[in-house]
Amino acid sequence: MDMSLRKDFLWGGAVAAHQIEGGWQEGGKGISIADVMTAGDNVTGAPRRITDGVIEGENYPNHEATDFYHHYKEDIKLLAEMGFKAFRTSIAWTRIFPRGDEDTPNEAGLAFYDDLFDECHKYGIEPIVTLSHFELPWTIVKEYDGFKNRQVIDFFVKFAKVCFERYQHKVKYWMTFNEINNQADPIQHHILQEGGILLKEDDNPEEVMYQSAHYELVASALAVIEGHKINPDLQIGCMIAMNPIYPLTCKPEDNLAAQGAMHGKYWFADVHCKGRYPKYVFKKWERCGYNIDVTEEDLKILKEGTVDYIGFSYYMSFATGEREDNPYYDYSENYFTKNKYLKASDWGWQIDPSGLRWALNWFSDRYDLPMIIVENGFGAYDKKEADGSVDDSYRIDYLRSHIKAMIDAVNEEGVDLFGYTMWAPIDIVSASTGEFDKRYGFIYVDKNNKGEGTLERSKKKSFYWYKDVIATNGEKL
Ligand code: P53
Repeated sequence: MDMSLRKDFLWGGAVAAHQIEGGWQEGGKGISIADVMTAGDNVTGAPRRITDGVIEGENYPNHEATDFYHHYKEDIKLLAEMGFKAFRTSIAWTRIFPRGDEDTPNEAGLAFYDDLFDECHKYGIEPIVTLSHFELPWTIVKEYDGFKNRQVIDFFVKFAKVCFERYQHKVKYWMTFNEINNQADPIQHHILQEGGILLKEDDNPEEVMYQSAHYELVASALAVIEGHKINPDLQIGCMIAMNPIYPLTCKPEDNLAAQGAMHGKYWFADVHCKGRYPKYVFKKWERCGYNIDVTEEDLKILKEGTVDYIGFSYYMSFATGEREDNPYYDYSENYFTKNKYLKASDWGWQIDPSGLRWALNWFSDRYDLPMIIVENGFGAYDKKEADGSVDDSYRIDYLRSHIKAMIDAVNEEGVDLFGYTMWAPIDIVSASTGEFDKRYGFIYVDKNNKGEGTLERSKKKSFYWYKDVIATNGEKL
């Protein structure tokens, strides 16, 4: 069969501002939630901690990150050398509004992204921008309680409008909230990353999550509405973390458990794409006695502010587990089990290319919207040789098998896919663990978990491989 990826397919890579830029105090930038998160370690099992503000002596990996703030020209040039058509990054909210509640934006922050987007266009690289990618202003957390507070909707919309107005002729593709549905597992880490909320002792984390997610979804819908008013050509999408959840066995109850878990994690996509909540969410609130502030006006906004396309990340799949006490088949990541048919990365992420084909079909069946895979990649320990090279064949294997699955879904099932931006073309700080040694890049950056290194860039084996993939529009894998 003929290769059917579109000719203008957006091949590229994705990062987030807080994980790559560094320069945490440059150009008037304010402190973000990423600036108060310490480094974890996969070997010792030490998790990332959230400190109360920036505390001297702690190791905060995002403060310098890979110093893209000072290296972006060199880095974009390397991406251009691979033939990148697209580069996804986020705009650090705290560069534009250092506290989040100001009336006027910070010009130095705005100018930085003007330069960055100009640099991309110089090489014909289309910038794709996420507005909120785990980097809310710390002031919004401390003084406003994050998205627990309805007022924060206005702060986000103001930020979004400033960005749309300023960059409308440089950036066509936007996404509102990165992986908005990670918080389906309502642990502190996710609640902070999405909503900027520090849980209090008597909080019910799940109830807090439903409330703040609702305000985020209203904020997202308002951003879509306002963005289209500013410029109808803007394409504004959602960003969903996609992990297909398989039944443990073919036992009928396991199938219901998997369906219930899918409901628990993906209702967010219904709100973004269909403009309404699925009924099972309201049933759940009733059953649990959750009192969520949702107004008629909110529901109208959700209906009007549906997204233009679906952006999603895909790394792995999950499988349900044994659990007797779950009559309503709620989402419960704690009970998920290892899939005996799959291998996993050193961080336990199960490698499942077929799941990507399944996911493309799942989205397509439900929402019938254009799609872009905005993250897919392999975090691994790399070994740099004396000449700077890295033989990362395992990364090539991972990406090759996933790209193959993606092409199968386009060729065999006809899914409407307009791009693929792998995570992350340059080594950066891991979001979940704060490590440098969990590497995703085609480009190695000389820096380790302790923050030591020269920051020198060098090309891995995968660099040359991906260059060929792009040059042949996916024919040579
Ligand atoms: P890291 C959890 C599960 C899957 C993806 O992740 C996730 C998360 C949240 O940490 O995050 C996305 O760096 C996210 C990126 C992140 C990337 O996946 O933990 O959008 O910011 O870096 C990879 O290995």
